[in-house]
Amino acid sequence: MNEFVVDNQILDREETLPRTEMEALQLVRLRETVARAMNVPFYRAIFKREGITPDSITSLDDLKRLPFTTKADMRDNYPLGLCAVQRGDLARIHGSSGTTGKPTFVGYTREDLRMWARMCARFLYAGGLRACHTVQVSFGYGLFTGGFGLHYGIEEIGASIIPASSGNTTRQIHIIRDLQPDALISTPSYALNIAEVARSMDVDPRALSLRFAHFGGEMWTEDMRHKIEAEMDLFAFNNYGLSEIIGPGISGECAARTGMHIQEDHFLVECINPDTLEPVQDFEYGELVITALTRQAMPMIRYRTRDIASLDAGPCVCGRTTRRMSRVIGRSDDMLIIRGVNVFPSQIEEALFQVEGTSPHYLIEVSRPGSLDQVTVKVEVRPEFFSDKMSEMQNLRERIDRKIQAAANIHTQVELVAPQTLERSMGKAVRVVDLRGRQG
Ligand code: DLL
Repeated sequence: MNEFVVDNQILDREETLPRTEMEALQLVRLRETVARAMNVPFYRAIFKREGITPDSITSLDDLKRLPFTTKADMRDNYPLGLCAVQRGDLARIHGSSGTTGKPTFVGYTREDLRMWARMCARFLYAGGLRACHTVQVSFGYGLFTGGFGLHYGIEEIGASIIPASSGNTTRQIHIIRDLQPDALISTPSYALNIAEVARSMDVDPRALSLRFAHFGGEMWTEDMRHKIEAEMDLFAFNNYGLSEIIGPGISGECAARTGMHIQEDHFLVECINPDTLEPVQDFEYGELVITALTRQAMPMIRYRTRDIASLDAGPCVCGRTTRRMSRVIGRSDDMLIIRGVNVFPSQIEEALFQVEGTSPHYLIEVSRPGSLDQVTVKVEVRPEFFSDKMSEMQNLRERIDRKIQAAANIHTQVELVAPQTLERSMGKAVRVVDLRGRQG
């Protein structure tokens, strides 16, 4: 087993502020955010109507008085209507892919870029990255925030970067073999893809130089972490972010890997019940709502992320005092409602991992052949379990169906497919295909 030990050193004092100091800093910054948002016609109109001024924000409780911002608001103000600065003051523009509709753009000033690099540096440092390391960045460099975001975070630490970008997996493996990076940065699903392609090239992914990895950008489960760690012999850390707020750097795991520390001096995170909009208790799952406290170009207020996770305000062994968020277990817009039962793709992933013979490659298809929804789970069978004996495959199918029923309380059609037949991800894996709108 690779010996990767992370010390508990901390990059910035703000990560260890006593609660009262942190909240005092957040309040000052919240008022500054409201003041900057006055320059955005969308917010100005709401503030005027609701009588909100920076001076009227006297405690963090006043956050409740501020409006939510949604993806629809971003689209209505397309492309850069939510910017609080002149076009000439922007230093960079990134975008989200627009897989769920029209793409959205996000502007950054120079100061925003400096802050963003520092936020990425903090979580990378918490997860063991030091100046002596070499890191391969296998996130796309482009409008997607993953590549450039992590790149400047690594640079801030002073480590050496291989900006491999995404795609061309064979070449990625050649680079790892020849340049021997210590760490990999990508989506978790792309790491699995790299491991698989390596094996097909007769390269043992466990024998590669990689000792640790920082994964983010998509939903993944604890079982998926164990799988990747076993296949690649590395320590995998989780980090979270979204482009509307800044990109990666909102939160990330420390060495304890018991939740992702939120960079609370820059991001104020609430967790709410998406139906009642009331806050939920610690450890209870709800939708994350994020206010960017120091963004100059786009002062985002109470952005409804649609990401479902829980918060934990308890102390962490690493010494950071910032609250931690759990894994994101799904997005409220990815939640399947099957005959009245709510199901997250992560529940299906967890069930699949419990059945011997399945691989971590799966696709959930939702259709409505008649008047009722039907879920088909396509799962690749591991090569050594793939058999032409009907009875064996039927048995495997039934075991999977039982596990999914136990985990998610729905009955699914399980379709076993041959190894290597489902499409592999180069970035974010597609786990759900909803065919309902495309039928009759
Ligand atoms: O994916 C930013 C990012 C890049 C984060 C690289 C981490 C690493 P978007 O393309 O706007 O930005 O997608 C954001 O991805 O709302 C979540 O649904 C999902 N997501 C991001 N990180 C995680 C994670 C980037 N660690 C959307 N776990 C978010 C689960 C994640 N979901």
